[in-house]
Amino acid sequence: MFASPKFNEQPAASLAMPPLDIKPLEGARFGAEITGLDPKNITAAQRALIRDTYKSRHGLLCFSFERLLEAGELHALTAVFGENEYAPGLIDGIGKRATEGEKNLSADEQLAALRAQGRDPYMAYIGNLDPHTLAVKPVDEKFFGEWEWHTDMSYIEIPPTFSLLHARAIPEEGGDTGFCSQVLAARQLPEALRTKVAHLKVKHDSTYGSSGIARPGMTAPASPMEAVGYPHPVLRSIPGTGDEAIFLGRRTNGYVMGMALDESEKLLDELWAHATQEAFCYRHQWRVGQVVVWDNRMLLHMRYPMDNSKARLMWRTQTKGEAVVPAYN
Ligand SMILES: O=C(O)CCC(=O)C(=O)O
Ligand SMILES: [Fe+2]
Repeated sequence: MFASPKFNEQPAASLAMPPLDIKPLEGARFGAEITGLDPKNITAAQRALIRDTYKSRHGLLCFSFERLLEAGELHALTAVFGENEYAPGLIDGIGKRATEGEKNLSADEQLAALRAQGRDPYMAYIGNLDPHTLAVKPVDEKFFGEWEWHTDMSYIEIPPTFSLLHARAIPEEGGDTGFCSQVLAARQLPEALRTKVAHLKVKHDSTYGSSGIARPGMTAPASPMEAVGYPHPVLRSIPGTGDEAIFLGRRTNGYVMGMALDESEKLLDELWAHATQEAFCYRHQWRVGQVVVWDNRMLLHMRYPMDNSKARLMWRTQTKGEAVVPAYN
C-alpha cells in the first residue's frame, strides 16, 4: 500500500525560500495539492521539493493558482518536469498523418511553418472555446461525452512522461478528470494474470483521440490488428522509483501482439477491468487557474462528460519521455 508521506518534513534549504504549502489531495490515495508557487521564480530548492513530492505522492500534483497563467509560466512549470514534447496533431507521426500538400516536409520544416503562423508547437488547446478570442467554437458532439481511460500519446515509441493541464474555463458541473494508479493496479494484479502477461506487448492505437474523434488524417482501421500504433510491454518498470505499472494505453483498437483477435479482446477486457477499479482511482474537480501534472507512466486518466451548453478550455503541455522499460525481459 502507499505509505502516507510526512508532509511537514521539508529540506532545510526550504527555510530560505517562500514556503510551499503541500497537502495530500483530498479523497485520494495518491496526489498532492501545492499552493504558494510563483511560476516566474521557481527556485532550485522548490524544484527539488516538487520532484520529491511527485515521487512520494505517486505521480499526481495539483498546483493551485488564483489566476490564469501566461504561456511562459506554464512552460516554466513544465520545465521542472522535463523537456517540452510537441503537442499531438501538429507534427506528422505525432497523432497526425501528413495531408497531400504536406508530404515530405521534415519535422523542422513543419515546426518553422507552425511558428510562422504564430502557433506554439508545444501547447495543445483542448476545449470548445477559441483559445485566443475565447469565443465559443463549434466542436464535435463527442467532445462533451465521456473520454475513455488512456495515457497520453502512447501510440509513439517514446511517449511523453508528464502531461500538464491548465484550467482556463471550466463548467460549474461535469468535465471532471479521473486518474487511476497503474502502480496500485500492478501491485494487486492476480498472480495468474501477471504470469500470463509478463512477456506480452499491447499495441496502442493512434486512430482516435480520447473523446473518440479521429485524429487529423486518420481513418478507422479494418481491425485492431491493422491499426497504426506502437507495441509496448503490458508491464513496465519505472526508473527512479523502481515501481512496476500496468501499461495499456487505451482500450479502443488495443491489440495483444501475436494473439488471435478474439483471444486478444478477451485478455484486454480482463486487464482493463482490473486496471480501472474504483479503488485505484481519484476524480479531480477543477478550479480555474489550477495546473494538474501527472506521470503517464504511473497513471491512466479520463474525462467525465459535461453539458453541451457549457464552456471548458484547457491548455496542455507535455514533456519528452524516455524509452519504455519492460518489467520483464
Ligand atoms: O481535459 C481533460 O480533463 C483531459 C483531457 C486529456 O485527456 C488530456 O489533456 O490529455
Ligand atoms: Fe489525455
